[in-house]
Amino acid sequence: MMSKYHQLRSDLSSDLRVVLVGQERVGKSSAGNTILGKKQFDCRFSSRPLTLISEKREEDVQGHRVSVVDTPGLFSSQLSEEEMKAELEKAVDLSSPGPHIFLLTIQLGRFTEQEQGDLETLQKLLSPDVSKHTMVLFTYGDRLENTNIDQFVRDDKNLKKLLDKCSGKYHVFNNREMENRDQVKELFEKIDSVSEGGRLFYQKRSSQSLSLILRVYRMIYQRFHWLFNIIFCVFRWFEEHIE
Ligand SMILES: Nc1nc2c(ncn2[C@@H]2O[C@H](COP(=O)(O)OP(=O)(O)OP(=O)(O)O)[C@@H](O)[C@H]2O)c(=O)[nH]1
Ligand SMILES: [Mg+2]
Repeated sequence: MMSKYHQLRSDLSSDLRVVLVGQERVGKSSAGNTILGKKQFDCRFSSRPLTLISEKREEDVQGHRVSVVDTPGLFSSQLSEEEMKAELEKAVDLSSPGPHIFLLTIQLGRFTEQEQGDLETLQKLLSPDVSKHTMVLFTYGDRLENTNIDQFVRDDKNLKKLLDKCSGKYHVFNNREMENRDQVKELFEKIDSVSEGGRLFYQKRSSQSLSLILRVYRMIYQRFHWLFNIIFCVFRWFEEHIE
């Protein structure tokens, strides 16, 4: 049975909410496992895509309650565009009140035209606003050997273009070394900087409009609360004196 503590923890939203997106077979599920420090998502060696629905797993990692949502591959060979859109929307719902970061997962050394369209696809299926909450996560860090990742990025103008269109941050994971927790610590630091210490996160359009209406209402109320009070008093007076 779930203890009261665990029940309470699962009722609260996680401190750090991550959604993994990217092409099929690029190492999204493996990266999810590396973040959580446990084999929570299926990442077997296979010739066909394994993740076909969005799924969430949560763990306590380095003092944070972290939720990771794994998604099917963009440009899926198995799902239609509508089905993919539904899975991405589900991923956002699973990360309620909204993900701090979308990790656009790219296999190091594979950056074809298809990968270059990942961010646009994500924006088309969710909203243009996702870009500022997106950072690039390179997998297959073991391929780097002695190459410097910053130099690698600088040398690829298409990669630089992609980074200019999102948060500009990137990170490398070697998923073969799940026990290397420094790579996770560094990722958290970068997410912290993009999300301004967890303050900023992606919100669905409807929630964005609602929070805008509330902000405008609060602003009007703060400026004109004396007027609201007078109107309220006048109504009270009429109520009490006129039958
Ligand atoms: N060498 C190496 N292999 C990796 C790395 N990350 C993932 N892999 C391998 O790449 C293959 C695909 O990994 P997954 O994590 O299943 O990729 P995915 O994007 O979730 O794939 P689908 O869900 O099937 O679309 C697996 O065989 C992994 O072991 C890495 O950093 N280095
Ligand atoms: Mg997967």
